[in-house]
Amino acid sequence: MDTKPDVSAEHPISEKWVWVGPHRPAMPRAFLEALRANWAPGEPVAEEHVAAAHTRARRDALADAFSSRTLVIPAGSLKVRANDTDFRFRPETDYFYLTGADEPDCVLVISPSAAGARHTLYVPARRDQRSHEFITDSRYGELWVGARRGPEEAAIYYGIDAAPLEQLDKDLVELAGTEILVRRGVDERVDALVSGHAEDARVAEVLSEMRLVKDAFEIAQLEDAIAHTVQGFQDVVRGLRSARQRGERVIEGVFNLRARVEGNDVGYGTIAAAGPHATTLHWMTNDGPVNDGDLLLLDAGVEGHQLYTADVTRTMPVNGTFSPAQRRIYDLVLAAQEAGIGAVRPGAAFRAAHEAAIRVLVEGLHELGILAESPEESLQPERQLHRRYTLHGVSHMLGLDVHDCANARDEIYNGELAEGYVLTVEPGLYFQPHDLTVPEEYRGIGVRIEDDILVTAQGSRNLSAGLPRRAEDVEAWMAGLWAAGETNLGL
Ligand SMILES: [Mn+2]
Repeated sequence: MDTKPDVSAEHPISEKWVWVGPHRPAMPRAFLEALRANWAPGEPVAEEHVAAAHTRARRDALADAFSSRTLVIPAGSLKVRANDTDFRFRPETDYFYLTGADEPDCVLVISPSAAGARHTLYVPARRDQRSHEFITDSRYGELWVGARRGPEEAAIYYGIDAAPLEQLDKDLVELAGTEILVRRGVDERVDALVSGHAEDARVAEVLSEMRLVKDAFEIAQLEDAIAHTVQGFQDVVRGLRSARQRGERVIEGVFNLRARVEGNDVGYGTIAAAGPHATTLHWMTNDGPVNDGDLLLLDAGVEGHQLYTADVTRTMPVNGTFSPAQRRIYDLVLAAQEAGIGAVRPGAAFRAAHEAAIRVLVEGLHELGILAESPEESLQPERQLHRRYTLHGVSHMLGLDVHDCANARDEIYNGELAEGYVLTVEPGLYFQPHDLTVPEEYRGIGVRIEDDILVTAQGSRNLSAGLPRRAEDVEAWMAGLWAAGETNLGL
């Protein structure tokens, strides 16, 4: 009897065998056919996604902005970490904003029709027990990746018409009579389906500009993400004894644990920067020591289940007490932040917070003798020598993306603030360890204080006020957490 599989990549199925991929033994057809029988039906989808009404309204608003055109907005695909292992999937932000859907490879199509815009979500067909792909397809097969929402389930859960992804190519051909704009740079396969249009970039631009104003639902999501971020910062303080033994890795791990338990994940790579690492703006290596006498700069945010993220920074003394030199720099950054937050209100320029905060920093740098020239001289656009120590802008928009609304037109992003905008105010001072222009006592000190500020009808509200900012309040907060008991991580 011949039992050698007569299948290959070129001929994947024969009478007795099914080829399932390189280095994997072929599977007997008899087994795959038997596997399809005798399963109880799955649970029907009983509820709608929490944001379904919001996403529907957003799609309608977007369709109005592009009246007679078809819009194609992909979710994006899995990204390779190494060889055949992928990073955990996170949908592209514009797509998520319009659907609330978090599975990879899906595509939203908004097309004009006589009865108003049609919204269709294209999702891969189920690979459940009804198909041999249940076990043979390691990308979609539900034995490998768990149950997915196919078109039927997606339609109910997301409150949208849905169709099999496998039908997208054909449907786009039928829509070729309309102008088709694609949200490009997200899914190569989708980019290749439709030839480029001069106004493709408008899709991302309009969506970024729509996303500038957060409604009550979105603000509640941000508040939730920030509340869990506050918990994460408390966890880090409670675990500082372990961090002093094992270094920055402990800080990253402790914060990220909270993010993963309470939310979707961290909204960006946690910056756990102790001592002179705080002078590296995006220190995400997080493998250094945490020493008594150092400052710890922790820039971290929980991304909630609806993918809104916090973005908060606190700088705290590892041993619980600022040294006099650390305290001078800290108080200066805090004064700058106060000035920046004070400049946030509807109608103010986006840059007003930056300008107010930088002026305070420049005056302080001059008083400390670090900046030799006068504040007025340094603030000249063509001088700006203070930027050696201030390094970055003070604000960015915040929302689903940590640097939110990045595709808005510059005159809009840098225009006037309006009620419902959320932005960070995050001045810092950074004295590199080998900077000869800096008195020795300040070298290696990096301080940043960052809060998430909502523009309200009257002014602003600090959404991250749950974490202390004044130096004495930070010290009291740390002492209080330690008095209640430090976490023994056994590390
Ligand atoms: Mn930030």
